[in-house]
Amino acid sequence: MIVRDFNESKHTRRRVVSEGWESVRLLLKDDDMGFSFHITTIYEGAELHLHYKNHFESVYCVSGEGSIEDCATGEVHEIKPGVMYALDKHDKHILRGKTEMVMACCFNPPVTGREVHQADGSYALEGEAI
Ligand code: 9YT
Repeated sequence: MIVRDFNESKHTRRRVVSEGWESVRLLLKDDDMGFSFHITTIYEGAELHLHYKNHFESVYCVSGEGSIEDCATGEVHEIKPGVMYALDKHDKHILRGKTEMVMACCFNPPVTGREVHQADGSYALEGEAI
């Protein structure tokens, strides 16, 4: 069994800070679960252009408000606590934080450690390990 405390992990290299967001990665590839699990904070006013070409991702909104735009259709979905979205087609999207948002995220295949977005909005398949 693996037990980790967000409030401890956020003071370690599990916390990754980038442009408009930060994330505490509680499960990573080397945990051998087949997915990674992150608690991500999207900063107020952030506009993130993302395209996880190499990963599937699901995201559950714990707190805050914002929106996700599907770049293929132009459709905009409201995000608020209780809403989940899953990028089952590696969907290119724009994530906007109207307020700060806290999100619980899963990635398949798992993120390895210290990945931040590449210029095309994706994560490399094998980023720098923790
Ligand atoms: C909400 C969202 O897209 N989160 C992505 C994961 C987060 N940026 C991370 O841990 O890399």
